Amino acid sequence: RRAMSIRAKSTPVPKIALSPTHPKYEEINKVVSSHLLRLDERTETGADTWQCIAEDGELKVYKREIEENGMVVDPLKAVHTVTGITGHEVCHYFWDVSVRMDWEVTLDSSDAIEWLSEDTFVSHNVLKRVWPASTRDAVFWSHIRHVGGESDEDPNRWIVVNYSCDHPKIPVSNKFVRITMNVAMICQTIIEPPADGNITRDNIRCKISYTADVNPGGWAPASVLRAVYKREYPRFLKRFTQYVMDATADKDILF
Ligand code: 18C
Repeated sequence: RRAMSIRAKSTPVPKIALSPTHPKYEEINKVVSSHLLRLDERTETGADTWQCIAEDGELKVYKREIEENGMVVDPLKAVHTVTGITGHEVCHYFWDVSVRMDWEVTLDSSDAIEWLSEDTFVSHNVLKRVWPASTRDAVFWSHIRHVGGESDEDPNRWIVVNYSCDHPKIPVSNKFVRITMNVAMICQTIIEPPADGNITRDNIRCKISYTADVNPGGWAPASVLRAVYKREYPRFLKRFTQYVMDATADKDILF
């Protein structure tokens, strides 16, 4: 308790539902902070060491080619700007496991196996099988958080992180090859208020940053994997943001 109160004075305590006594509290805060730090350090164009693999209007997808023990683990990042939706909305739909299968086309199933708190749960996800490779699965926690916006200079952001973990309910078995991942969706809403002050969906834009570090868990042919990533990540970002636009079009704006 004492340690907590001392720390609270120097660094702001994150507004999260997960209790500081929860065994995953430290890990979740560490992973979330490192994503926010990475975003702040990043150059807008990513021109340095990142290679652009797809560009379509505001959408840009970059990768870095990295292999570990012959396995492709290319870090991937994408930026996109979409009109008519907020960062809160984008993050909400990305995080909400009850709608995941409405927009996910690479999964066969997705089930919440434990809720850690209102903003954090662990899910088991089975990927669609890609012939002739064995079926993959993934177990990860998903955490949603509102960050900043305390002052005008402080960007108002929402973040969702999907981060692999072990779970006693779903141990690694020989049924699936387990993939591991560290995925983040970070969003910032830009509002251009009209003269009459009445903000509609035409006046809002969402700046999205998506990063994915995925380890396929077992060998997969590098060239095939890279070709599939190049096609699938842009497709996912377009399909998912369209899904959010459709889902929110007739709803009040969730700021
Ligand atoms: O972030 C996304 N979704 C989230 C919520 O569901 C979650 C991500 C989950 C799964 C991400 C899977 C990423 C690829 C896995 C590679 C598996 C390798 C399989 C190897 C088989 C040989 O955070 C959106 C994720 C969007 C993912 C787009 C890429 C999808 C690639 C699909 C795999 C295709 C492999 C083809 C290789 C063929 C080799 C024979």
